[in-house]
Amino acid sequence: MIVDLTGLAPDLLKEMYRRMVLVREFELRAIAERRIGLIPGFIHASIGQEASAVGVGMAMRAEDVFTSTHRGHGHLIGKGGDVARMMAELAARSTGYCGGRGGSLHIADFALGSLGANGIVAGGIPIAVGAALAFAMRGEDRVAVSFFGDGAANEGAFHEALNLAGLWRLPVVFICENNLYGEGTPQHKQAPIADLALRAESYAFRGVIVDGNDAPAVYRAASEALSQARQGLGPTLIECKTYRWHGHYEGDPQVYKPAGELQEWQQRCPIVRLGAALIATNILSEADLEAIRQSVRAQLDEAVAYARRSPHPQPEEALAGVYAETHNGKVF
Ligand SMILES: Cc1ncc(C[n+]2csc(CCOP(=O)(O)OP(=O)(O)O)c2C)c(N)n1
Ligand SMILES: [Mg+2]
Repeated sequence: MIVDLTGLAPDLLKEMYRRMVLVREFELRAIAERRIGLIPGFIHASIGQEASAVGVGMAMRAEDVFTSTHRGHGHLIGKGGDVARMMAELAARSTGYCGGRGGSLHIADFALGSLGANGIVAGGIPIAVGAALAFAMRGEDRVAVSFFGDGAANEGAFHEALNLAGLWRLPVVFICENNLYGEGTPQHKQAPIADLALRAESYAFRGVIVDGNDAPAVYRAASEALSQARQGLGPTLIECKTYRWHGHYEGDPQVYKPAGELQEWQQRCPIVRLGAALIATNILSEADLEAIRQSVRAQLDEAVAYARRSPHPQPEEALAGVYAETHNGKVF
């Protein structure tokens, strides 16, 4: 399947390829490090879905913000996240993005524009709409993006958030990563329609379907949606058709996937497809691609070493960053 590179600058395409490799290798390394005890807690890998995260991340401007999900490593790396601070966070170290208190599911970095990963399915969608409302009210030239899955599109929060975004024509772009499953439930058993982009119509804005394994196609669709949002033309829902190669979480036996389905989707690997197009257009050679893979692996060796040598947060710091109060004013 051909990936069309028309109109995209070679430097942008090279960086797109590098970030996708970084997402893939980050997750493979995190999975390996979890097996040998560096990382506690769950890992939800987005392997196979790198094109949607990176295509959108690269289309955003630095001042744009996004909300993410439990499957959010790619979203962060797509916008330029620091893999050393990510690895440290996964390893529960104080040098991590959240001081080692949140782990994979809760990474946030306002400086980068990440308003947070979220363990609550669809929880990030109204947050992005709230950010978009703030941008509109303050007259700021910024757009909010929300990443979520096909399962999230069946939650009440999705509909409520899209309704207000449509009504107030807010500068927000909804990215539905339809990977065909919500946990172990296939998409066709969760919703009566296969094309979730159709739902935008009920809220009076544009719904677009894109090949979610084609990073340049995602980049173009996201760029157009971001530009429309900036011009005050309202939201867009982009549905990226993709597939998660791994289980819902690492360790999921995946008994619910039909035989051959994974192999079929692996033929459409977003990284292989972009790499092949870069070679076919003489932008990069096979040796260049290999050099990118090697430099990414070296970067991840550093990230793991950084996490290993960083301290765990101390028990006496446990209340830092906690804002809930009791009735008598004591902070817990
Ligand atoms: C409100 C809520 N309901 C249920 C869950 C349990 N849960 C975690 S992930 C998930 C599936 C989400 O599927 P989807 O939105 O398609 O995202 P994907 O995992 O495929 O990336 C569910 C049901 C949850 N975390 N939050
Ligand atoms: Mg899903």
